[in-house]
Amino acid sequence: MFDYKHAVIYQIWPRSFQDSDRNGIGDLNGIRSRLDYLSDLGIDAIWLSPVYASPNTDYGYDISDYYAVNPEYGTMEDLKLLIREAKERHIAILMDLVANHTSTRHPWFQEALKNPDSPYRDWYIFRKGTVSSPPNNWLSFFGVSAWQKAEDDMWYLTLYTEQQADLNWRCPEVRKEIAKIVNFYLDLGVEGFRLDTINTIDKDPNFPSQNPEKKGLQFPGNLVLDRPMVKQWLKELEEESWGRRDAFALGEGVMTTEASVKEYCGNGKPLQMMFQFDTVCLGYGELGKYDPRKLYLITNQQFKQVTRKWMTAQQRDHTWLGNYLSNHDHKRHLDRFGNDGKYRVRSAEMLALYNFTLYGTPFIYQGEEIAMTNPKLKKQDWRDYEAFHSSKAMTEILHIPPFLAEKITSFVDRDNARTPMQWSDQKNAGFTEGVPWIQVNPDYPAWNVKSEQADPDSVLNFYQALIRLHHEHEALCTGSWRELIPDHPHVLAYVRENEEERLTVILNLSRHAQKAVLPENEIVPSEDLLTSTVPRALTAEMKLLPYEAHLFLHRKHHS
Ligand SMILES: [Ca+2]
Repeated sequence: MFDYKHAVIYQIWPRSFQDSDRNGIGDLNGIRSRLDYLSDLGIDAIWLSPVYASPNTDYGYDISDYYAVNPEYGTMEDLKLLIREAKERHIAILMDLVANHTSTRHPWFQEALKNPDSPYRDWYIFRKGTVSSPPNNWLSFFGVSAWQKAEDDMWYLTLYTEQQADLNWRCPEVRKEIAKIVNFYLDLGVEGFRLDTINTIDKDPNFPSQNPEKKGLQFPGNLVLDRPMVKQWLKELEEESWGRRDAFALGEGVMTTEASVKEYCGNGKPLQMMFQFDTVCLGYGELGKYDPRKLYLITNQQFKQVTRKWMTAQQRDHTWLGNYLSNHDHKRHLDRFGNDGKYRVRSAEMLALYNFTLYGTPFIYQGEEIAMTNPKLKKQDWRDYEAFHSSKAMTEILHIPPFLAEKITSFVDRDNARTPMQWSDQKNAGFTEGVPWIQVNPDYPAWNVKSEQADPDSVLNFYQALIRLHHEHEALCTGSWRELIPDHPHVLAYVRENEEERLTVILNLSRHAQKAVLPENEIVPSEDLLTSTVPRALTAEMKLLPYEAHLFLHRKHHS
C-alpha cells in the first residue's frame, strides 16, 4: 500500500491548476506538464479532485458519468498517461470518489425521476410529503430545503445543491455499483481514494423533522451525520474494492467526532485516514461559513484547543488524520489563521511548520506553497454556485440585508480558493494563454512559482525544505505528540519524539511579539533546523517576534 504515514499529499483542483489547450480551463495534460514541479517540490501523492463527467453545478462533485472523464479536462487516455507519468516520478494518484450523491443529470436519476416503477427509483431517496410541502424540515448544506419535488406529493432528497440527488445506500445495487467504480479506477493504476462526505451516506430511515418545535428549516445534524450504517457499508465496500487490492482510502468526515473517526479508521477498520472539520470550521456560525454570527473571530486559544483535541484523540484511539488548513471548500487559510498583509511570508511559514509537524499526514492545497491569498471577488466575478445560493439564503434565513450578504459572501466564498495557480508573472500568471474561466488573483506578478523559486527565502523554498525534513525525520511522521505550555494564550509548543530523536516545535500564533517560558526540564541541547525568522537557541525563556516559528532537533545518544 501507498506509504501514507510517511507521505506528503498535494491536492489538485484541476479546473484551476494548469490549462494546456488555451480554453481557459485547467486540464489533465496541464497537470501532466507540471509533474516535474511537483516532483521537485517533493510530494508523494496527488489527491485529484473530481475529473469525471459532470454538468459542473458543483464543479465535478456532481457526477453524471463515473466511467467518463469530463471532456473539458481531457480523455480517459490522458488520465492513464497522467497516472503512468506520475508513477514514474514515484507520485501516487488518489482519486476523489463522490458517492453520497450523483448529479440529477445522471442517467440513473433521470430514469428514476421519469418512471416511478423503474428499478432506479430505489437508487435514490424518494419520500412522500404533501403536494405543497416536503417530507420534513431538513435544510441542505447550501441553505435551502433538502427536498425537491418529483411529482404530486413525491419528493427526493438533495442534501447538497438541488442538482445533487442523494444516493440510497440501503439499496444493495447502489453499493455494488460503487465498488465497481472503485475497482475500475484501481485497474487503471490509481493507488487510492478520498471519499467525499462519506459520513452522510446513512440517513435516519424514518426521516423525522429536526427540532420540529422550531419554525423554519433546520440543519438535520445527527439525523444524517455519522449514523450506524456508515461503518458497516464502508467495511463492505472495503472488502469488495480497495481492501482486496491493498489500496488506500481516506474519508471526509463532515463535522465528524472523535468517536466516529475511531469507528471508521485505524487497524482493522475500513479506512486508513480521515479528515476532521473542526479546524477549518473555526469561527463559523451554526449554519456554516455563510453564517457570520460568530463574526469569524478565532482566538489562538481555540486554535490550540482544536489542535490538542485531535492530536490527543489520534494517539489515544490509534486513528490517523490527514491534516490540512485549506482546500477547495473554504477560503484560503492565510487571512483566517495568519496574516495576508505585513506578515504574509512569516505567517505562511509558521502555519506550514504547524501543519507539517502535527501527528498525521500533511496535505498541501495547490497554491498554498506560494502563499496565495483570497482575492474576495465581486459578485459579477463569482463562479461558485454556493456563493449565489448561500448569499440568498443569508438574506432569507438570517435576514441580512442583500448588500451586506454580498460583502460577506465575497469574504468567505469558495471562489477565493479557486483562482488559477500562479506560475509566473506572464499573462494570466502562466495558467492559460486563453481567457481564464475565473479571474486570476491580481497579485500574481509578485507572487508566483517562478519568482519564489529564484528567492532562497521564499515560502515555496520553505515548503520544499519542510517536505524534505518530513521525509528525513521519522519522529515527524510517527513520533508521539506532546504539548508544552498549554495555557499560553498565543504560543503553541509541542514535542514530536521517538527513541532516536526529539523535535521541539515553537509557534507564535499571534501578530504580536510574545514571551514564552518553557519548563526547564524540556530544554535540551538542540539544533534549529528551520526558522521563519532568525535562528535562535532553544532556551527556557523564548522571546518571539510576530508569527515566529522554530523546529528544534535533539538527537538522542544511546550508550
Ligand atoms: Ca484546457
